[in-house]
Amino acid sequence: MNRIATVFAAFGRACLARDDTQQIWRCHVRGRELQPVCGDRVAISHAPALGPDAAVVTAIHTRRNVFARAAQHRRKVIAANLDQVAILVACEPSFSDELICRMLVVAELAELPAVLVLNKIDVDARLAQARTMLEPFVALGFPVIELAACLDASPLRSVLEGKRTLFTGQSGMGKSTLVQALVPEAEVRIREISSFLDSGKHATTGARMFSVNPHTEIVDTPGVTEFGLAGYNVRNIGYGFREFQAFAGQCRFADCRHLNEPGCAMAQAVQTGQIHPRRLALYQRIIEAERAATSKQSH
Ligand SMILES: Nc1nc2c(ncn2[C@@H]2O[C@H](COP(=O)(O)OP(=O)(O)OP(=O)(O)O)[C@@H](O)[C@H]2O)c(=O)[nH]1
Ligand SMILES: [Mg+2]
Ligand SMILES: [Zn+2]
Repeated sequence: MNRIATVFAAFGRACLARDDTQQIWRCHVRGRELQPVCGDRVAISHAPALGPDAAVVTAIHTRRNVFARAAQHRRKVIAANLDQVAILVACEPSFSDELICRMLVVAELAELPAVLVLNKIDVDARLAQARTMLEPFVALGFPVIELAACLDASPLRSVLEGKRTLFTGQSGMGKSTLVQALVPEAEVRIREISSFLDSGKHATTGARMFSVNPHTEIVDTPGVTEFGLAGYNVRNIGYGFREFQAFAGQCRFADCRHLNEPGCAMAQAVQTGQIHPRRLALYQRIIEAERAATSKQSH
């Protein structure tokens, strides 16, 4: 019998999915062309020979959006069918604003609203510095929610309500702590997921989706140290810097990459205070790094 279900954990050729009656299915994926991810709607077919709750994924419904990054030049879809992205940073360990920009590029191009979460505000010796790092993003209008996940996650609740939110960020920022705070039974769920997906090993990599309440979901993801943008060209990446759009087409050269070209409208906008210097610097760093990565690959 065929059913439709939503994937809440995926690993290799296996995934866990919940159907609309809330039944959980241990799914096997046949064939290389199907690669379900968290948030996918999948057609599954019961496979009683493999177990009472076993099924085979037969199709993935068209995704309304994806959040993806490049790792070793392979596009890695992290999750699908999202409503927004929460980028976690923390007062400690220190975080990279370049990574924030890279994640914002992906969110922007996927048309996903992004919110920044500054965690560990209980570490007050580092709070001022973290806030300073976030100033360019605040100026762009991105909401910044400050909290201490280990004390009180409630400042984020209204932002999450009624939506499916992906948590992303570097390792150690507190994504999983935040999930635990919002979903008390998360630990039990994680054990169930691990026991099926990697036969008990605790190190399952990959996203996992949890319900905060029947219409609110959060997706925890493993921390990233790099967030490649392979597959996005210079124009795409520029588009991911939303404040650049007001000056698009105003550079002297039509193909200006806003690196060092004379008559660059972005550089002028920095001079007049309309673009934050740090944002242009990070944009340039990302363009150079992606170009270096691409040329290394083609040699
Ligand atoms: N002081 C303080 N520590 C926190 C807070 N939230 C989380 N931590 C600690 O930060 C460390 C990392 O938290 P995790 O939740 O594992 O971080 P993560 O983002 O899930 O990390 P990865 O899974 O590696 O990506 C843990 O030791 C937490 O106890 C907080 O609000 N304040
Ligand atoms: Mg974690
Ligand atoms: Zn330019």
